[in-house]
Amino acid sequence: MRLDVVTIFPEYLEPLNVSLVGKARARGRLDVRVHDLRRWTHDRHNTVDDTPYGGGPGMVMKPEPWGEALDAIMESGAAEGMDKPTLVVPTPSGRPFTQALAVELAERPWLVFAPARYEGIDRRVIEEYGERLEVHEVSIGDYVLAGGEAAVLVITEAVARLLPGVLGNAESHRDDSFAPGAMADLLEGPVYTKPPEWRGRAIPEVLVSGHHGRIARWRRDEAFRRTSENRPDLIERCDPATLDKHDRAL
Ligand code: 6GU
Repeated sequence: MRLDVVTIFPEYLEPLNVSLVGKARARGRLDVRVHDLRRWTHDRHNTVDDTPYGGGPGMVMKPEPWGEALDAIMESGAAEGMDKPTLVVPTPSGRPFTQALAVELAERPWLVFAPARYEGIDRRVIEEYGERLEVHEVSIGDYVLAGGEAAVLVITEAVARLLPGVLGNAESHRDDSFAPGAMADLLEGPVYTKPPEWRGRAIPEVLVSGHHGRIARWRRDEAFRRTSENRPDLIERCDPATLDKHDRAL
């Protein structure tokens, strides 16, 4: 998968060199290219923003540098024989970023991220590329960040770990909170490792019982309990058919 990020803070994307995403790059599973938006400005001050039409606080990102940047990146891909990219625009006004969207994005060969600073990017940029590309405006939660770069890190990590050969163990996805299947809409329960007793706290006996059926039942009950406590909204909206009669009794 190829990833391009256009930003006025290229250093903000340094964490893409580290950990899981960094290893995916080193292994050749991810080709990440970070670009400084100011490269596509032409004035002495490398201006990327201006005052909003209609008035109001803050500044808006000018359309011209974004248009030149996105065109240049698309041309570079075309020169390498790539099809059109999928454009991801992180914004608090976007659709919620979900595991389902991470799965969808992980199937794309090429993502281009356009994280905004200030009050956002001139709307005409999203309109223009919306007619030429698949565009996703996504929000990572109901709070406001100073810019979309942190969201790029979040989305990239969620997507990269789904790429074949990136996580050591393909099974690790199966029980993820929000994974499709039996655990759909349930959060993962607690986990334990050695030692069997720590500061007077023992691990749940069932986990060393060797009873796979009882362990699976216990894990499901704990997942259900944790979900009811932390995310009652997930239980409300879930398909009742995905709950078993034990769950309903809890
Ligand atoms: Cl994607 N960007 C910004 N600036 N703030 C956010 C966000 C994105 N998601 C939630 N808050």
